Amino acid sequence: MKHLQVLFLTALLLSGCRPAPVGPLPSENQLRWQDMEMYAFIHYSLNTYTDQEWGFGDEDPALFNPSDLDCRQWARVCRQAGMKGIIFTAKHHCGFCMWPSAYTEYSVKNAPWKEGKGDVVRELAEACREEGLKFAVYLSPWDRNHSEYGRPEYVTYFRNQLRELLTNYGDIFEVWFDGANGGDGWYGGANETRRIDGKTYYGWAETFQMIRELQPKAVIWNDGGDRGDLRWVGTEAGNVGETNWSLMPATGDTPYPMLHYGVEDGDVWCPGETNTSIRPGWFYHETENAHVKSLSKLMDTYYKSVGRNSTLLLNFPVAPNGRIHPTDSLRGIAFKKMIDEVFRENLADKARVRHKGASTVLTFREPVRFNRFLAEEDIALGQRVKKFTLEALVDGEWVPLQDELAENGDGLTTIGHRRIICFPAVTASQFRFTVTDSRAKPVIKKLGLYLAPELTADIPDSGEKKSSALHIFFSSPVQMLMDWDKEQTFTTFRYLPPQDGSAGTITHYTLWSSTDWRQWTRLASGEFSNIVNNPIWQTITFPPTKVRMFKLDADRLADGERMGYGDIEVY
Ligand code: FUL
Repeated sequence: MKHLQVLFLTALLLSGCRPAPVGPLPSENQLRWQDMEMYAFIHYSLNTYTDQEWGFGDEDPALFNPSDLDCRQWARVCRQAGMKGIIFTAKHHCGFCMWPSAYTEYSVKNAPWKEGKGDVVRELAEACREEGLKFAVYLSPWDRNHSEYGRPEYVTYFRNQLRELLTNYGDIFEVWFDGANGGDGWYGGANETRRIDGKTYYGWAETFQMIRELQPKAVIWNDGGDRGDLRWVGTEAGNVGETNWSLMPATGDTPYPMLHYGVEDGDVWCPGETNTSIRPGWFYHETENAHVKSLSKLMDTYYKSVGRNSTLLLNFPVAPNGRIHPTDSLRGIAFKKMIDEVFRENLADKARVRHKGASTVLTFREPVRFNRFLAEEDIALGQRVKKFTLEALVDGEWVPLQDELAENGDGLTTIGHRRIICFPAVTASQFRFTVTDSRAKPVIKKLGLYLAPELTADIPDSGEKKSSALHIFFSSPVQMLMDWDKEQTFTTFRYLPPQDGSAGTITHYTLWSSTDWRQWTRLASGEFSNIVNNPIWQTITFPPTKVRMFKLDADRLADGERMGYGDIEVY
């Protein structure tokens, strides 16, 4: 790679001196943060013991008594999974503090774990330091436990907590806030709904100033309103737009397209951070043990985050025993190994490089096979490239290449910190990269071509967040009930038969829906054809229907007397 880099810089120097920066530009903090590329989220709190994603705020601290809490294991797993740091849920929406805050009784100091003398934030901060990882905190602004939530007193409380976290635990690389607010909560026993105006209530400007004073090297997360140093990308599915500008307007609302794609003529540097979980949920649920994301899903996430000018914040939930589950650890480590394998050898290093106008042409002594393209701009000088083309000379003919993961067009838009383009493998004697449109003269500091091993295309069914909130139980051996917790409009029900033999496999079904447990509407009935020989996902669609509960009757089973299932999805 060095070889190519030198060539590029030489070309730049020959074509004039070092180009002048084109603003907006990243700060030193933003550059350092972007270079981290991947870091972990850890979700762990009382929710881990109540099987919830959002605690209500009245959960008993006595539930927090892990048998084997081991922050060193978390840090080791994260390091081996290629993560450069950890962001920890010091306080999630339930309000329970994972450190002994002086400002509340609702914390580890009133839990049986270590007889109330424990401090998970401290243990993790130390473990990170030992493993050479950076450390950061998630502090939920929404607090369903606090009696003053919604009033000015709570904002003071929130800032006091933030001050504790930013002064007592060493260097913090990022402060993560979270924009969620579901309204209802325990709120000190009031048990009511409290709505706040997320833009004005928390007084972010003052809070940001405090962060700058206490942790001048930290970057601040934001999902809109007052700009922080980086932005949420508008989804938790694990992808940012293929067009991804690190620029945003300095003020005003940030609707989804802005968060997802950035803004080409934005006036502040505000790069995207893609956050997603290695499982469907953020917290650990035993029922999701079989749904840890597959290697190909994780690689897809990598290409659609780090490979799209974003960082990747990958969540590892901690299990009730206080450790990351072995399936998640192994998958995380396999993920890092696969990234190393894909980018092991830069085939561009074997090529003769020529610059011709806006094109860079690589010529190989012998045809080489590749399916990944990588480019990096020198973002310290600004983000410039708007559009480019890729072509391979195959059997004497120039073949255009496109991004096979793109959701819009050919996907050959914007580069930024790093852009990776995936396409079906070609064997080519030459390769041509042409910048066809840019905000200013492009400054490309790295180019690469790689041959990635083929992975099974198992992306659609591997751990995407769909029906993780579904509670499933049986009212008879041949009737299954599924409660979604709240009413929602659905059009699709999917059934995965048991994957370990045909016993319990449903061949004929009737599907019902209800919003109150009493009145049931028949949505569909029919046959799952060829399900025994080919036990794959079966999809039932119906007109948009408001549903709170589904009921599935097994009218006929392939084998056995009790219905079974591998998985259920609804959307
Ligand atoms: C969301 C929260 O509501 C989830 O519980 C989780 O913490 C995720 C990272 O952010 O908005």
